[in-house]
Amino acid sequence: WRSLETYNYNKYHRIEEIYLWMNQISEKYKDVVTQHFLGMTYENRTMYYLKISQPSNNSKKIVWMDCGIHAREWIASAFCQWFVKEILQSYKDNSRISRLLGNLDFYVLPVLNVDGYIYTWTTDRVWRKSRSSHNNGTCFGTDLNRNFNASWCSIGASKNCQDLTFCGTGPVSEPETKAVSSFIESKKEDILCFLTIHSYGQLILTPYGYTQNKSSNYEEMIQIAQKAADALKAKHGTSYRVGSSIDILYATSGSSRDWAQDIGIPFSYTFELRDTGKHGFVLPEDQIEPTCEETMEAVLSVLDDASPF
Ligand code: ING
Ligand code: ZN
Repeated sequence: WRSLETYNYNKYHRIEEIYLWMNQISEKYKDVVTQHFLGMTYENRTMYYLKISQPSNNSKKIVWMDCGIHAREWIASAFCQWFVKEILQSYKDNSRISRLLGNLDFYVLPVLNVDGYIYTWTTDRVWRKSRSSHNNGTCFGTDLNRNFNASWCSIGASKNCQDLTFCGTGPVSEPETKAVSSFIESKKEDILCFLTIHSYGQLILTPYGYTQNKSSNYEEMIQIAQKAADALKAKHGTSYRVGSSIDILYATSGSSRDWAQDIGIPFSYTFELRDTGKHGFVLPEDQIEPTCEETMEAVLSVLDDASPF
């Protein structure tokens, strides 16, 4: 492909293609999309996010969405791209999306774990972690979703760098989590909704993973998530379960979602996209479209319901 018009959203893309896509989409829609530097990865690559914002005078709340914190969850990064495309193609004609964009700015990070993502293309398709080096280069990778400063490494995470859930050498020890944390911290007063996209399992998860305690708006968050799951199911019949991480998945500490909730972001959710294990992380490309279509319904439903306007 050369131009945006022929970019295939029904395929998984290498990082070079995704970065070219980011350039082109921010060029084509320059009055609403801008590409920004977020930070550098362990292997010294650049992390970029897209800001989708309609020029206006009223102050807007922010929706954050990150995808691909886990390298092998390719469908997540495909969804971030789909989401951006959908917003841009429809905000002028679709009253629902134009209302959202009139009141919200979207910050989208399509690939958080850039080093790991590249490694899944070159070397090991099911790599999960980052690529930081530990113990004199004898083991590699931190689970970036165990590295945030939320009851760091207290439960459901490992201090052994060989493990899949290695929490790193300290809270926010990794450049990728530092970049996300400091950005979110700097904008936290304005962030309404923090969405972090994973696969697989077909779940919408609320905080917390590290405690049975519930956030003060837990009941409302569950209602919103359940309505989103209903909207998702109405599209292609896919069933999702809804609940707090520790209740319906497993115990985890140091996740970005729990940290975002802890610093006061009102609506912080994890999405676990298709499937429930048949293909697992290696979701076939012919499921990208239906997965993204149904997830779009769920995300829009959450935004409609979480927004105060
Ligand atoms: N699952 C997530 C994990 O990091 C999760 C589940 C997400 C737990 C967010 C806590 C917070 O283990 C996958 N498949 O990565
Ligand atoms: Zn994940």
